[in-house]
Amino acid sequence: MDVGELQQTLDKLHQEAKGELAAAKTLDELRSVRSKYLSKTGSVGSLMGTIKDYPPQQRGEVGKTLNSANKAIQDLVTEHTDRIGSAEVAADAAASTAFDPTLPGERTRLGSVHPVTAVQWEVEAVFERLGFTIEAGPEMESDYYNFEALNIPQMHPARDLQDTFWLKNGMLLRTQTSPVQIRAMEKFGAPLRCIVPGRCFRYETIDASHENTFHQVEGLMIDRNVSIANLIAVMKLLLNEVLQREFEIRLRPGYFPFVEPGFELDIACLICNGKGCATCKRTGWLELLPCGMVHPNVLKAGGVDPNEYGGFAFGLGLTRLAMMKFGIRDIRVVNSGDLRNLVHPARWAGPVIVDKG
Ligand code: FA5
Repeated sequence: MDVGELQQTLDKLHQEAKGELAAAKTLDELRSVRSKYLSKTGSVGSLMGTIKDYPPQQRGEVGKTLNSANKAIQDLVTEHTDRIGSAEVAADAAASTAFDPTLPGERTRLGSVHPVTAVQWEVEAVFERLGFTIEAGPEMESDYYNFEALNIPQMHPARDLQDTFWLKNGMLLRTQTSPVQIRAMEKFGAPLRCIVPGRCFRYETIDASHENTFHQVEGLMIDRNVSIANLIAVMKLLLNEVLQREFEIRLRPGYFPFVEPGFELDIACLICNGKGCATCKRTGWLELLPCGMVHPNVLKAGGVDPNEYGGFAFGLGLTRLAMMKFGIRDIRVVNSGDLRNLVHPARWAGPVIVDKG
């Protein structure tokens, strides 16, 4: 067929396609009309294969004619896809699958958290803002990390300050989170900022403020030019952020072989407002947050050069801080498993646990 006849044929096919597309009611019907005309074997699509049969000087014109016919039908398909698509959405909305705002929602239960966990999360949030990482270490420790590397050699009297559970395998249950100071220095080197929340164990006589299993949060900041002023500022920020109320502290010299100088930071008991009660052993004060400047021997043990770097460390009594925050008078309650002591989100401004049940 010559070019003129080709054009007439395409005009006819366009008219037919137009009518069939307008009659299509669903997207499936539309797809089959499209395929009838535009697929490789379709009425228009198959004509594409005839271009090569025309003399070379006519092939350009034939190609253009076929392309514009193809495009005209494709434009019609797009137009009708929009028409049928919107109608289908409207039909869906009218059908029973539509959103019904009167249906009851999925039940969301607000969980409660253990007081120590609640306070631990708050402490972590404060230190994450200050650029500290959160590290962990083993509860079963070696003598080296728990004592030796912390400047407490064999036979040192300071070992008696922390009665130790020794294990048959020669290891021990860590008496403090301080061993992770060494592990963190070995792993990351200096400069370094990290905190280490974790359980500690001591062979103690249990009373209202002493347990054999309790939580501490170790803190370690190593850098050039870290001062006692930095240490005090961070300690105050920590307590202010967690307690969110008026409180009194006192700082006094404290002896820990791994810091020099070392401090005891006590808090005026928030159970009795410093008047004296069983929790604070009638003294009005509770040992809470010992701290100090890291001893050069400890830096060396961690592989850090004490001539270049220094820093501070602290060992927060996390369980006691939870007691002060939530008014828990006796530490034995904390590990008792009594669900009445869990912290309901209404009493606590920290992250709310959402348990979808
Ligand atoms: C230490 O454990 C040191 N590692 C802390 C430290 C770290 C000092 C870094 C300097 C630099 P201490 O034995 O005082 O120190 O314990 C620290 C805190 O843990 C205490 O102030 C107290 O709040 C808490 N704590 C200690 N023993 C118990 C216990 N038996 N029950 C509950 N809390 C305890």
